[in-house]
Amino acid sequence: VVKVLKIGGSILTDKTRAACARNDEIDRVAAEIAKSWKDLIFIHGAGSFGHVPARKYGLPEVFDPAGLLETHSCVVKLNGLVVDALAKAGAYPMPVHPFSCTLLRDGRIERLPVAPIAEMVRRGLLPVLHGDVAMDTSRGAGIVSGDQLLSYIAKALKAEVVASGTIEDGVMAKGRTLKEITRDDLPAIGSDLGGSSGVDATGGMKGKVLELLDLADDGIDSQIFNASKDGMIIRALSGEPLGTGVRRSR
Ligand code: IP8
Repeated sequence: VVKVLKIGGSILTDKTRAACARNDEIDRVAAEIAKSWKDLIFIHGAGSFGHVPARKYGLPEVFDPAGLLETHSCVVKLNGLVVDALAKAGAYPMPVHPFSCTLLRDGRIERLPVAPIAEMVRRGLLPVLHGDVAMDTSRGAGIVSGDQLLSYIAKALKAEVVASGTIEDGVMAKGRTLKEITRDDLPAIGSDLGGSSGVDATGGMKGKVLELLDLADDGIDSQIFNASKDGMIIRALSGEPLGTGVRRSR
């Protein structure tokens, strides 16, 4: 049973300030994951380590080598903090940097070899990926969000538990948290799906829902849950339904 968990950058960083880590939250998230990381692939958002430099250099619209270097270096730093916290909490995390192994076309992942990631999991390691910049055959370079990585890897490895942890209880529409969302619901609630607080280049809640609906189209259900509350990550990893389930239209 492969599980894929993504935790948003809004939990791990202060999204309104450049490269500002929330160390207490990183430690809390790491401690929860370390209790339940068997067969897990972990992905974290870039938060202000990615979105602030990306905006500063006009990525992904502008191809800017200095911007790529600064943005990538910055998200690698956040990844280092997360990997260190996971190791300290008792897991065997291994960093996997998407820039080094992902090829995009028009902003979508065209190639990302998952065999090394699957092998890590088989051998009891915890792969830790993150939102990153990546080379793009049509645009020079682009941004690959943690949500796109979540959807791609979950599909490629036929994951059985797919969970995206955010600072919200799930997908909100008309002031309520939806129990479930399918593609059929989009027209009715489309405009309720917000962007993100702070600086965000990859589309906030709406981007997340669209990635997970793509995954649902391929027959893999997932859920969006509130990972800022204690204990929720462990519950999500156990497969308990929380927040909003993203499902295939019936
Ligand atoms: O925080 C975005 O990843 P996300 C990555 O998962 C960059 O959306 C470099 C802005």
